Amino acid sequence: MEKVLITGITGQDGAYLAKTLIDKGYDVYGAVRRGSTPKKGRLEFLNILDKVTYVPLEITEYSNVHRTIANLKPQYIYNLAAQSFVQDSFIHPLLTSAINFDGVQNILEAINITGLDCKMYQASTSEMYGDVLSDPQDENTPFNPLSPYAVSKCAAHHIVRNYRVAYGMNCSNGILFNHESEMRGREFVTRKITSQMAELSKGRDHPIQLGNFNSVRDWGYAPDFVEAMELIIDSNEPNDFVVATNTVHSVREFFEISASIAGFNPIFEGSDINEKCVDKNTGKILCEVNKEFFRPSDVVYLRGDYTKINTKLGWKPKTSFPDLVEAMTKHDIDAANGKINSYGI
Ligand code: NAP
Ligand code: G4F
Repeated sequence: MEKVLITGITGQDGAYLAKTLIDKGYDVYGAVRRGSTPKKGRLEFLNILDKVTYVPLEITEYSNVHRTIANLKPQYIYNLAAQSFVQDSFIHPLLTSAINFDGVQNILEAINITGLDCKMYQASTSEMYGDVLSDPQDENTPFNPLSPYAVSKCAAHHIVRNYRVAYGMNCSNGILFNHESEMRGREFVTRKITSQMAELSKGRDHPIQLGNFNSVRDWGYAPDFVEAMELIIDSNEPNDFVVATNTVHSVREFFEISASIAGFNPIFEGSDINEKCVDKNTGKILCEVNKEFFRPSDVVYLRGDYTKINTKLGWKPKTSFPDLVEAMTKHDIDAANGKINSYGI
């Protein structure tokens, strides 16, 4: 059985990827850093809690990374560990860099020093395009980052390419555009909307507080996107690939569809900081703009061109935007009504 090490296995992508690889017969090792509260809820939700072998790993600690890789000798390493919340990177820029850049270099160095023959996948991101310099964005679009998170990921992206060129290492970057799911963290705007929409549908009075309604993203479905990770790491030669849907929608559109699925009749009123969304049937305020959720600098538009991965590796997205919003909203409503268990509820 081939050994796979997944860092960030407790996160959204790590859990879905682990499930995919376990189903395909891989021997999956999950790197977990200790915490004072349980953090394997997603693995439990996917019924794979006992199918993973756990190894303790703090990615910023070189000796820990080195020993883990040297002892385990995996054939594949997926590095999904990150401080992944862009807004937090403005509060913790140095920590973000330590995890998202130094951590990647720790893995590359450990592979290089031990001489391990393994393939590595790095979780790069569309945030690197920042204030976009062309549209849609593909593998040749220059990066123009707008946050400490994006800067750290740009550095990681380049160091992965450098180890490939300098040492002939088999390491690839997947430049993934936003991908969401029923297991998305609730701080990200999509799940923030669907989880709180479920509360509104159960009678909560307090409107959802959001930042920029106009922000536009290319949103895909996480289970589709982890399939691309596997294709990338398995490709004949290491390379970099954009993974996206090439469709765009605003936060406002996401909210509108989610509210309709929850049984509201949403209309937006006012403008800028005074904009809000009201249920036309009852007059209930569903959401309003709150400056607290604006970022010092924000990426307001992303749209990915996935031609390269489609042509070379045959990947394409399967889930449409309306289906994504519906799945997430219905999941959270069902969970709020006690019909299903949900990760984190
Ligand atoms: P996520 O849910 O936030 O998961 C992040 C994972 O990283 C968690 O398992 C976390 O462990 C782990 N981690 C954080 N700091 C660590 C450290 N110092 N040492 C070891 N592990 C650490 O993120 P995600 O959405 O699954 O994203 C996975 C990766 O893809 C990330 O690198 C992210 O930046 C990147 N990405 C995501 C998207 C997206 O739309 N989801 C798009 C492009 C790129 P704990 O449970 O201990 O916190
Ligand atoms: O959901 P978000 O927090 O995701 P963001 O910043 O795009 O980052 C996610 O996707 C990246 C890929 O491009 C990943 F690399 C990264 O790890 C993460 O998974 O915010 C999306 C947009 C932003 O423009 C934000 O300003 O929604 C806007 N927004 C408006 N109101 C909000 C809110 N974002 C959050 N989190 N909360 C709000 O209330």
